[in-house]
Amino acid sequence: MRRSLAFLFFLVLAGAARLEAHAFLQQAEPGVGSTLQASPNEIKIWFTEKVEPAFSKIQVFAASGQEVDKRDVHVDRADPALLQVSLPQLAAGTYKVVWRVVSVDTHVTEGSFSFHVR
Ligand SMILES: [Cu+2]
Repeated sequence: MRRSLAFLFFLVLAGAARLEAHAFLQQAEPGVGSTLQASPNEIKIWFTEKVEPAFSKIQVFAASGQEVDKRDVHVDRADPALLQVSLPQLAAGTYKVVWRVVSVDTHVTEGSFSFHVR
């Protein structure tokens, strides 16, 4: 048991070192887990690396599972590490943001977070 834990720890360390150049979420707007008083116009995610526009996406889902974003994902013209997607007027509720990006070093990363509209 102790040995396998040590091995797991090693794997995590090795993974962290190798993942250094990947594009991870650095900051998001709306913030991860945030509660908003009004519907946001868009989702913006700043990554730790530049992302490849053709292979990177953000999707936003309502609690029902329905995709609610406007499917117009694009990289910001001035900042190649900023990916965004527009939103219609959202009803009150919890929404899940799912992102999957390919950084310029061709590595794929993905993740998700939620935000709430009051
Ligand atoms: Cu990488």
